Formats: sequence, structure tokens, C-alpha cells
Amino acid sequence: MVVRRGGSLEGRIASSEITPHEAFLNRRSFVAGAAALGVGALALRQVPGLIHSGAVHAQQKLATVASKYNVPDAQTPFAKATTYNNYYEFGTDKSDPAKNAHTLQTRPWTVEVSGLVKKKQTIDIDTMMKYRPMESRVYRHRCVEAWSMVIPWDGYSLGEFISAMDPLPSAKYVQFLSDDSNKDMPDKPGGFNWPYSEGLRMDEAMNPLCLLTFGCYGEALPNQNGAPVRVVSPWKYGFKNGKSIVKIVFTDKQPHTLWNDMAANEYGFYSNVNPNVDHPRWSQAHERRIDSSTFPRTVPTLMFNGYGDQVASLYTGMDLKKNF
Ligand SMILES: Nc1nc2c(c(=O)[nH]1)N[C@H]1C(S)=C(S)[C@@H](COP(=O)(O)O)O[C@H]1N2
Ligand SMILES: [Mo]
Repeated sequence: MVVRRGGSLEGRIASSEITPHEAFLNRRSFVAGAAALGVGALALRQVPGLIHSGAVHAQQKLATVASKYNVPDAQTPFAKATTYNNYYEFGTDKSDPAKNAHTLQTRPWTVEVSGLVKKKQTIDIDTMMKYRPMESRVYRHRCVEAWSMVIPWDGYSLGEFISAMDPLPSAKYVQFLSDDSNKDMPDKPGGFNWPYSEGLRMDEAMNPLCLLTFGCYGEALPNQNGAPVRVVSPWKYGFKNGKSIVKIVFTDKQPHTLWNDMAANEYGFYSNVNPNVDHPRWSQAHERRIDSSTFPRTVPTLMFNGYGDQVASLYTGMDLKKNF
């Protein structure tokens, strides 16, 4: 069965949905509410029913240093980036993850590193977060469905983590497996080859642009954005960037990916953003940019999402129409 996704692009965004970050969090009433209940802010996070009505709750602040990789584009408001999501484990509508992802328990959390690697290990997320100073990087984020956002992600280069794991020379690819536990994701839709699997060629994963991502907008990732750790490879379509990763596997063969299993003719392994290679069901020449302007604007899609200077050399000699 082929599940059709994103068949219709969503309509205009109501301006009421676009609220500045601070106003959206409404910290004053959040704090007042917590005090009235006699619980601390952290305890409040654990109370189901209270935390998901507004979809986003106060998150752990992250210390970050500035990055040289920022794009100058206008940023997407926090409220939009955290309520308009693809995270199918929590439902297939864009608004579902923000409503449903409160069941994801992000502590304790470990990431298992295995396969063709010297330092096979299971790492605690808090150790992983401290491994390198985090940068805030403002990246373009382009979904294969022809919409895009501009998001300040917080993390450090995936390559620095990979180097520390000491992969064997035979490791040619790295696979990322997302959480799929029934406890965290009790209502996963059927028809998908869970867990969510994605992968990169090793040289792609080692490119400094590839971000091991723990936060966005200066705070720990909201669950719907892939807490507590996800990948962001900004020159590729969004689905390459697995959320809530629990396993990293080094392999000598190209790993299977969930969307490629679903429809190989639509979702290739590379999936570099490419305005010259249409999706079988729509053009990829343009995208609807969801940013701080009142309504999404249609803007031309850039080759490699505008990151060609950093990544084009990874694909020298490859036919990008065949290796889409
Ligand atoms: N585990 C998992 N990761 C996932 C997805 C998903 O459904 N499950 N969706 C992907 C798609 S299609 C996109 S566009 C991005 C969306 O990330 P965002 O919601 O933080 O913008 O996450 C990607 N990672
Ligand atoms: Mo996507």
C-alpha cells in the first residue's frame, strides 16, 4: 500500500496563528498557573492534560555560541515552527504532533551507537548534549511538500560526534532510527515500516553543515520537533532528518529508509533539495516560505536549498536526476 502524503498543500495561515515566541508561551500565566497548582515548572511539564492544550510549554534553555552558518532570511515564528509539523508517529495532520507528542518521555533517554564502529556504546542524552558546545544555526528547512521555514536550530556538527565514535573504514553510511515505542507513541498510524529510518552517506554526515540538533529557538526541542535529539541536514528535504533518535548504526550498505520503502519513485535516498527534479506529483521549482510575513510567500527553490557552496562537491560526477 502506498500512503499518499501531503496531497494538498495547506491553505493560508491565519495571522492569529503567528504570534511572537514570548507571547505564545504566555509565560506569566504559565508561571501563575503553576504556582496556583503548587507545583514547579518542571513538575508541570509532567502533568498530562495541562501541557498540551497550547501545544508548547516552557523548555530547558540552552547555552549556545554564535555560528557562521546563519542564513539572512526572515525567521519562521516559533509558534508556527512548533505547531505545523510532520511527525507521523503522532498523526498525519500538520497540527497533530503538537497536540499528541506530549506522550513522548524524553528522560531517561539513551542513544545506542552500533555497527561498523570502534566505540559501540549506549550514550545518555545529557552526556551527548554536553559533548561539544552548541551553536545556534539559522537554517533554511525545506519540506518535500514544497513549503519551507527558517529555523534557528541548536546543536553541534554531527561529524564531531561521529569522529568521537571512531567508525571503521568499512563504514560507508550512517543510519538513524527513531523511537517507536508503544509507550511513547501509542497511536502510530498503520501501514508504515516503523521505526522511522533515515540515513546519510558518511561524507554527507561528516559535512560540517550536518547538525546534531538538541534544540531550536534557544530551548530544548519541543517533542513535536523531535526531542530530545534529531538530525538536520539543511540541503536535503526535511524527511531526511529523523526525529527523536534512539539508534545510530554505521553500515557498509545504503540503509533502508521509511519513505523510500513507502514509495521509492517519490522519495530517493539522496533527496537533495533540487528545483530541477520534480516530485512525481508536483513541481519542486518553488516553495511556500512560512516566515514572519503575514502570509506565506512563494519563493524560488534554490539548488541544494542554497547550500551548494558547502555541499555540491559531495555529488561531483553523480547524475542528480537519477540519484534524486
Ligand atoms: N521520526 C520522524 N522524523 C521525521 C518525520 C516523521 O514523520 N517521523 N517527518 C520528517 C519530515 S517529512 C519533515 S519535513 C521534518 C519536519 O520537521 P519539523 O516538524 O521540525 O519542521 O521532520 C522529518 N523527520
Ligand atoms: Mo517533509
